[in-house]
Amino acid sequence: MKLYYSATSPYVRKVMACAIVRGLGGRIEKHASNPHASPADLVADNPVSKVPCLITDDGLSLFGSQLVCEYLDSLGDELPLFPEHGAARWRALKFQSLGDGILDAAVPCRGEQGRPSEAARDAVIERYKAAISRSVDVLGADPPHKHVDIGSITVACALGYLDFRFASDPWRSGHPKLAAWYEGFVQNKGLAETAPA
Ligand SMILES: N[C@@H](CCC(=O)N[C@@H](CS)C(=O)NCC(=O)O)C(=O)O
Repeated sequence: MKLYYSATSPYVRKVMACAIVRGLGGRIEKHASNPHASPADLVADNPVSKVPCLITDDGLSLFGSQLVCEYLDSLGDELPLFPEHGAARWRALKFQSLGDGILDAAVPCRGEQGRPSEAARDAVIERYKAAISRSVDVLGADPPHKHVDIGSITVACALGYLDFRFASDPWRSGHPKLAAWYEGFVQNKGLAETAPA
């Protein structure tokens, strides 16, 4: 399988963490790509020019971390990361949405911070930061379980991205239960082997 990737993308980290947990890390050939430059090969496989984008061994192109992770979950014999049904499924998918929601605010927020300051930009940044802050509050009140699934992996990748890119806005403050959960969870090899540097 071929994965268009960028080394610092938290969505790519999520995909690689799932692949490692499912014992598939060695089957993925990483292909470095800068999605912001809309390179011809990436655009041919993913019209919206984003990473991660996975080309399966059958030649199918799959993009969007949720879809790619679900595909990886269909391969191999490890325990599933997407619980099949019941409360565990909806809880895992809700945590995935929360983690992705943090990233969907944090990633463009960082883009905005690179632009010249003006009132409209500052208002957009504040809105992104408020969404991140509310989401971390929700996680702080009810952190994921220790169990490794798509929800806990996504939340850990989101918090890891906040550490990586927003170190001056410490999310741990006021959220001791979440901080304790995170410190234990990132020892998992899928997270430990993909920490951004
Ligand atoms: N919803 C997508 C988001 C992926 C995404 O935004 N990736 C960023 C890199 S962190 C990207 O490729 N950005 C390029 C762009 O926005 O043009 C997913 O879950 O994979």
